[in-house]
Amino acid sequence: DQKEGVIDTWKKKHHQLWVGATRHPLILSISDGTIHLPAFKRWLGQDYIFVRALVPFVASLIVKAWKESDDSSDVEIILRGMAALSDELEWFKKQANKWGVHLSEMLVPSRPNQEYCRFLESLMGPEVEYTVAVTAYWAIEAVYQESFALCLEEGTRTPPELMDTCQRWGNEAFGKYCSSLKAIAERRFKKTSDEEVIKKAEVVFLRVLEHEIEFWNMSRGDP
Ligand code: HMH
Repeated sequence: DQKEGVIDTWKKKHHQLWVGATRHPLILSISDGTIHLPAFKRWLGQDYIFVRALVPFVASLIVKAWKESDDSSDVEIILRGMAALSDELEWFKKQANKWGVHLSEMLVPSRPNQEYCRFLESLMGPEVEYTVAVTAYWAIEAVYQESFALCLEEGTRTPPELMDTCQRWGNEAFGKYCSSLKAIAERRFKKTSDEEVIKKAEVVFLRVLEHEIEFWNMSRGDP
């Protein structure tokens, strides 16, 4: 089937937002080596809070996959993502140690982070279709994958001490993982006869991009 997928169509249709989320000035500042350490540390602490909120969202997605999916391998694919989050939380703790960032309960979520987490929570309810929720999950992971993969490209000046962070999301295996989530979403779009679900998924895709941009802005210290 040579037909372009729904998601690639959206990426073109909303190109500016996509680029805004995946080529954000904060990412560009990592890739050209001009990143300020306080911005990186702010991002690190806030992203730890976000990833903790991602856990129940992915758990809710597993429930939806189990109940609604036509393909039993979906649950296992999403479960692998959930297991990776467990490693990721440990990774954040090590990084926090390395950079002298305190990850206690004292760490206050920023406004954009709170709003993003609230958005995640709104996707956890049983009334949100599996197709819509899996699209959100793909978008959340794909934005980080594309962003950090850029920092690994040849000719970039990513500071060596930030390479492990860029590797974490920019690596090829994670790229393949994102492709498998995308394939789930595309399969669902093909099978649905309900145009409304596809429309809802598109709106959720756009909301993810907006939240990601706000999250980068916040890390950069924008008011
Ligand atoms: C804000 N978006 C944000 N943080 C992350 N860790 C990811 C996406 C990918 O897991």
